[in-house]
Amino acid sequence: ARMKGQTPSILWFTGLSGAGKSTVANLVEKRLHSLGKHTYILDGDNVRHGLNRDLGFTDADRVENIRRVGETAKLFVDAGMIVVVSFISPFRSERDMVRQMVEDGEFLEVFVDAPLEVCETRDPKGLYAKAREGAIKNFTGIDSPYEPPEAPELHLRTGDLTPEQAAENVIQAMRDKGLI
Ligand code: GGZ
Repeated sequence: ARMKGQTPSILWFTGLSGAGKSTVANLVEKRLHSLGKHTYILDGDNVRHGLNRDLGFTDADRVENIRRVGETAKLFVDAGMIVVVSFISPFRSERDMVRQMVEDGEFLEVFVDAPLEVCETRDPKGLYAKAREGAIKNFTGIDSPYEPPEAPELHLRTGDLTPEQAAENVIQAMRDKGLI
């Protein structure tokens, strides 16, 4: 049975490398903290170096990465928290699988959408350049697919928004849905 208090939810950020997922996710978490909400961020930094250190970037490994991340997010929801999840999560089927794990309305898919050209120009870690040279294989958007969400709860065009505006849109969507 669910205890009183905050409504738990999953904020699922999906998008290309360099689209701004982590930046917006971190700003959203700050805003939620200032509202007194208990949150946790799941992202590559804390999951791919630990729980999922055995996984790489083949399609099969990405499927397993997202399956485990989804199961972990579900555990945090069971603990009553707002989980902010930030992975490329390129495949619709795995994103939809996670959506099915929680109550209706408790999963918010946030499409962090910047054109590949924009992400490639930003290239903060030089990974796109390496992928173009062939030094990194299976790079999303170059030689590995990304399936954009068909009906995300929120579509953030980060090429046209500041990170603060994007974060504000997420907070507003959560208010509109009664999640905060
Ligand atoms: C995509 C890669 C790859 C390949 C390393 N393809 O921008 P970043 O650096 O900091 O974030 C990217 C991160 C993607 O990991 P995810 O766990 O989010 O991917 S998935 O959801 O598809 O499982 C990028 C870095 O890892 N990176 N190699 N080949 N991104």
